[in-house]
Amino acid sequence: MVTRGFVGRRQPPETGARLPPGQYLTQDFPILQIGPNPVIDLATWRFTLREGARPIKSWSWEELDSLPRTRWHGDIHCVTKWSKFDTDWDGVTIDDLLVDANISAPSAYLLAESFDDYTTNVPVADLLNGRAMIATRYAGEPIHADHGGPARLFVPHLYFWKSAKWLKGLRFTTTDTAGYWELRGYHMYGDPWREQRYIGD
Ligand SMILES: Nc1nc2c(c(=O)[nH]1)N[C@H]1C(S)=C(S)[C@@H](COP(=O)(O)O)O[C@H]1N2
Ligand SMILES: [Mo]
Repeated sequence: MVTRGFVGRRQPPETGARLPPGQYLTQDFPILQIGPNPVIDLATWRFTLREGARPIKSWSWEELDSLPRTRWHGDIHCVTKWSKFDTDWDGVTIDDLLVDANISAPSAYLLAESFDDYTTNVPVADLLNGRAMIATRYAGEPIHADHGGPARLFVPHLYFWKSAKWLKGLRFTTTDTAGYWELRGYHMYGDPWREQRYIGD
């Protein structure tokens, strides 16, 4: 007698438990972006925190890269359905960034803004308490430009479109303001475990 549903499974059960619904495991590292890599010069690179239109603080590359660095190890999940296990990232947590700026978050939402004019919205609470960072290293090496180096937002508990590559700043907003993909039908929050891919999910 054939036990339907188990025949042809090519993954061990522990893999299935780590995969959010609808995802498959990949070993490579796909590259997804809306256009070509922006040209970035570390000598002139700046990262800026803003409250609405008002700049709060900005950092040069050397200043940002000398802030306390934290390592994160774990799995990432893309809305296009690939997941990648056991990735290692180092960077500056948003907690440490706010400490350096000597502020607490002035609002409950923000927009991550990138050098390719990509934006994405994230609730501030999702970036605090070590849940997110400005990543500057992948697998111990500077992040390759194809994966958003020199610095990308990294929010691993949300779908990977929230992890804005080539990050140039974070803008606090008073309301939850849709970013590039959120304006085009993607979910405002994007929790992979609740399969929040598109508006209405
Ligand atoms: N600046 C910027 N960040 C971006 C994107 C982009 O087009 N521009 N694409 C997003 C999407 S849809 C995904 S799935 C991930 C892909 O990251 P990766 O190319 O490192 O796998 O980057 C996200 N961050
Ligand atoms: Mo994506």
